[in-house]
Amino acid sequence: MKLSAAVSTPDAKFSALALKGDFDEIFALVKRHGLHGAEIHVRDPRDVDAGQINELKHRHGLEIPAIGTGRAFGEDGLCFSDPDPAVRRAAVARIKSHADLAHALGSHIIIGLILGKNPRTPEIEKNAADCMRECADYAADRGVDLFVEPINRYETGFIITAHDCLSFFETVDRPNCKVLLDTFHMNIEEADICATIRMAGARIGHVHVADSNRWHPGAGHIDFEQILAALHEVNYAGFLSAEMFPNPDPETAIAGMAAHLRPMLERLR
Ligand code: LER
Ligand code: MN
Repeated sequence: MKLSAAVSTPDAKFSALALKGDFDEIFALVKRHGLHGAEIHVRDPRDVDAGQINELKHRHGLEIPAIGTGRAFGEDGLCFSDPDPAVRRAAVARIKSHADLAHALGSHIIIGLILGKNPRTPEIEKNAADCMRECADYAADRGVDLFVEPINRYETGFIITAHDCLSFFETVDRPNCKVLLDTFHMNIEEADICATIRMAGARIGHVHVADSNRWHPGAGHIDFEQILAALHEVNYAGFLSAEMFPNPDPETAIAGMAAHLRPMLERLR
């Protein structure tokens, strides 16, 4: 398992991004703390220069394990479960452009808030599954996976637990759909975090880490030693990507996360 942090441009409204600003400076800071990757949250791929991000990625020796797409919902209202077909079509078009960006950066895309806050009725599920299939097929042709994220009940209404996500996958039926587990949401919604990890097993594509208070791992009461052991047990070899508040300040959050998790990863070797 490798460490990463979720980052974005300064205008991002989502608050659980430890680093917002100039990607050259952010990538340098991430590298200085020994992380292997930077997950980038992009509102609209037209806002960013893929060639420049690729150049920064290579120059700083980092991977971009995933591209967050929630800003398209939070800031533009695009959503796979919207009753209005025009909104769903715009959401699919936006996610396809995220898939193009992911292809250019050797990355994958996160499907979280873009699923919307609507409750899971059969009609809503069908609309969302149709959008998912179209995006999954487009992404598969570009070697890109969709990391679908269960998000706690206060932020979403659609997929709240890993079980909800796996049952949605049965409807969507596309192999490049993987589960994204976020420890902050799991601490609210899952009865047993480690049992959920074992249940999701090989379907886990990406992991977000934050502590119970959404500060850096080590600042709350989540038992990361147990969680990392369970991920190791199911042979998860992807990223632990910190999606956390910049508290008490961005650099201390990154340093705190690395200081808490790195010794645990070493003990698993
Ligand atoms: C996105 O990865 C996430 O975890 C959500 O809390 C976004 O609101
Ligand atoms: Mn998350």
